[in-house]
Amino acid sequence: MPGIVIVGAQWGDEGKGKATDLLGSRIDYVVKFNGGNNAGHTVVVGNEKYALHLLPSGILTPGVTPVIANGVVVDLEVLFHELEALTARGVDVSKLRVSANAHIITHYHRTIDKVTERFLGKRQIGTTGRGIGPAYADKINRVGIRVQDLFDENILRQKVEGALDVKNHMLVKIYNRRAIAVDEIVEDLLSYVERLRPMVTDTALELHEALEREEIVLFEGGQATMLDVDHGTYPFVTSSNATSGGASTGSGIAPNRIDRVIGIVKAYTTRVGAGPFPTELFDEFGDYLRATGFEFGTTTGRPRRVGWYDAPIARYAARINGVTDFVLTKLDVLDDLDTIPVCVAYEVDGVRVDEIPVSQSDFHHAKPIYEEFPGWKQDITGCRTFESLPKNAQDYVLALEAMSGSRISVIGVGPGRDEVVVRH
Ligand code: 2SA
Ligand code: GDP
Ligand code: MG
Repeated sequence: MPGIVIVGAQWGDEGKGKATDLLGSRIDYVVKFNGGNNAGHTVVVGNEKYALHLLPSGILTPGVTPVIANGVVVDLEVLFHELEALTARGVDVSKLRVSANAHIITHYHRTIDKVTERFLGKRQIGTTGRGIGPAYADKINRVGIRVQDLFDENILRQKVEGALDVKNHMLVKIYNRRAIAVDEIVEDLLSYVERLRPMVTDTALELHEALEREEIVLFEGGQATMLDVDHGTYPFVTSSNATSGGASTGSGIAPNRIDRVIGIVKAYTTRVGAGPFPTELFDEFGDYLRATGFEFGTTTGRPRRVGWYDAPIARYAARINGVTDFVLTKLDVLDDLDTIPVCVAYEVDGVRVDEIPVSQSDFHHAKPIYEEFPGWKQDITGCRTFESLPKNAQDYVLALEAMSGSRISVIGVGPGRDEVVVRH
């Protein structure tokens, strides 16, 4: 099974970092193919807790080659900050590879992200403010700066001038801010060149060769299905393809080289930022899930919106991504509940709808139809086999599996690396 993709099945923070880390000992390459330092993966190894943003989670496993592929947007200040912080904690980061075709997030992307959100007012997306959307907009608009541009000062200057032309006009005339100087940006970017040079390569070729050698390549998705720019709740999405198709375009590896797609799904649902969320809770159950599951943004610290499990979303994610197996995380967070509601369909304008409505307006006011499952009222963090889980927990897992149509092969029962139940 050489090509494996990990994707989030909901709105992110399902525990993808931990799932990647779990597979770590058997893999040769871990590839980040979309997004940038908007991601936040928390991995707990023994007593050590690591929060990764731009770097792939696989960087924590000795022997693994981590790759930042062409589909990623790279903030160089963050890249070197994360590398230095990991080095200081004894993690070997020397194998990191960075695609020559990845795009760069600059100071002006961060500025535009923040001012755009401010100007949107109550229509704002609730971005992480890291410059992600503006960097991808420049890429599509063909005025982006790529990693390879840094190695030719003349080209770099021309590209920065081109990128700033329209932006400065906009910043000064529309947003009433000062213009950004070309020299300032060029100098800043050039300050990273010597440190960056040894990492930069044709990552698509290197990954292709690894797959030819039958090595195992894990593609680690940032964000999640419902935040995908094409398949998510647009415009309340991130600006990249977070679904399994993005692993192919974002890395240069053909779709027929991908053998397995692992969807990560939480036993309930969370979302950060604005947008529709039918099962969202505003009551004491919401407070309970947020506190027990520690649902606060890994990158921004924002409290996450929380709600019950939404089965049509998991079914949609299974279909869009071609999920071969699910990892169900955070089942332990439900330990103390008497009953656990699961959304099995929606009611839209008095009509039952079994799948996610194609119209975003319908999804905005879809009301969840719940089926209730009895809780197990027992601490499951020590369980390591499916059979040792309480009967009601087993039934909950089997019901979710039947509703999504894809097998749940791993169950998370705690944040620790080994706190999992693997089903054989
Ligand atoms: P952006 O910054 O342009 O990608 O924001 C657009 C939307 O995508 C959401 N988004 C996320 N949602 C969940 N988790 C993310 N990563 C961090 C984490 C988030 C944090 O792991 O906790 O720390 O706040 C992530 N990144 C982007 C974002 O909320 C917008 O809705
Ligand atoms: P990611 O963005 O998908 O990698 O997820 P985050 O790291 O942002 O959020 C997931 C959080 O849940 C992290 O703090 C993990 O340590 C934690 N976590 C993962 N799996 C489990 C689990 O099975 N049980 C509990 N209680 N916590 C988990
Ligand atoms: Mg996260």
